[in-house]
Amino acid sequence: MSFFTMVNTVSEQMHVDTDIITLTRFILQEQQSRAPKATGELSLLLNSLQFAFKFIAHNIRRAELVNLIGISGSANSTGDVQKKLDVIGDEIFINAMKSSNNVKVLVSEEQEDLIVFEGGGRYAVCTDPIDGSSNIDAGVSVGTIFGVYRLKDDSQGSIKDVLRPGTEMVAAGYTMYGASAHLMLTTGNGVNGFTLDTQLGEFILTSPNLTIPKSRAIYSVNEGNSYYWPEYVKKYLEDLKKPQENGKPYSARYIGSMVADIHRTLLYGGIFAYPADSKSKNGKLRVLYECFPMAMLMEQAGGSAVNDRGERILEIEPKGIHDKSGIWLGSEKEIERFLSYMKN
Ligand code: AHM
Ligand code: MG
Repeated sequence: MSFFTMVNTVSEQMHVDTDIITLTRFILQEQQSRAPKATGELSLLLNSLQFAFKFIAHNIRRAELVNLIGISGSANSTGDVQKKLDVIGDEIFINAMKSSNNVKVLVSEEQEDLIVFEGGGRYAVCTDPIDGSSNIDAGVSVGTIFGVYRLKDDSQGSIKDVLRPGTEMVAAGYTMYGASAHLMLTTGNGVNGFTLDTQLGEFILTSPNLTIPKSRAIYSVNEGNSYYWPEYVKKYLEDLKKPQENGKPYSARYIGSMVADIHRTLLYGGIFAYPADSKSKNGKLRVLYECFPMAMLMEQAGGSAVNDRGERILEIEPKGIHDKSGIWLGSEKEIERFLSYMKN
C-alpha cells in the first residue's frame, strides 16, 4: 500500500476530508486561472479582507463576555446611534485596509467622508462593517458587506473612484456572523460560499458555484411600512398572500438584518425588498455598500436586482457616497412578477 493510499484510507475511516479548499487556496487558484493578466494585487486585498472578517467575527462572538454590547455614545454620519461593536468593526476594517497597502480609497457607512490612504494601493473598498447592528443585542445574525473597485490608471485616489456604477466593481460579497461565519464572495465569476472553521482559523469552501433557485414563494419586506407604499407595491404584496396555483399563499420571512435576509434568499430563493415609500423617498439601504454588493451577488448567482423604477441596481450612478435606493432582489421569476405589477 502506497503512503497516499494509506493516508486516504485512514482519513476515510475517520470521515475526515483532508483535501479541503481554503479561501486562501481558492483565491490563489483564481489568480492563477487569470494569469498573466492577474497581478496578484486583488488576491492580497482579499486576504486582508478575510483577516478583517475573522477579527470582527471574533469580537462579535465574545461581545457579551467583555460587555461590549450597548450604546457607545457617538452618532455616525447618517445620524444613527452607533453601538460599540459598530465602532470596533469600523476600526478593524479601516486598519486592515490601511495595512494591506492595496487599498487607496475606503468608504465606510460609519464614516461621513471617504478615507484616502497614503501609498500606492490600486483599489477602492466600500463597506458597511457591521450591518444590522440594531439586532446584535437579540443575538440575531449581522454581517459585513463590501464592494471593491479597481482604480482607473490615472487616479490618485478620490471620490470619483467610488461614484461609479456597480457594474464596474471587481469583487463584492458579505460575511454573515451567525452560528458560524459565512462568507459569500464573487469576483465576477459566479458566487462561492465559505464557512469559517474557528479551530483551523480558515474559511473553507462549502458552497461552490452557488446559484439561486429561479422562483420560490417567499417574500421578505418590512410590512410595517405598508401604509406609505405606492399602490402597485401594495397590490403586488396583497396578491402574494392569496392562494397561488398550488393553493397556498407565499410565506413571509423578515429578519430585519439585510445580510441574514439576503443569505436566506440566496440559498432558498424568493424576493427581498426595501422599497422607497412616501416617507423615505429613496428607501433606506445605501447604494455603495448595501445595494451594489448584494445586487452583484444576486446577479452572479443567477438572480436579479432592480430599484423601484424597475431599473437594474448595478447600473445606478451614485452621486454621493451615502446615497440610498429602493431595492428589490432575488429569484429571476419573482423579480419578473414584481416588474409586471409596475407596468400595470
Ligand atoms: P443599518 O445599516 O443601520 O444596520 O441598517 C440597515 C438594516 C438592514 O440590515 C435591514 O435590511 C434594514 O436595516 C432593516 O430596516 P427596518 O428595521 O426599517 O426594517
Ligand atoms: Mg447597513
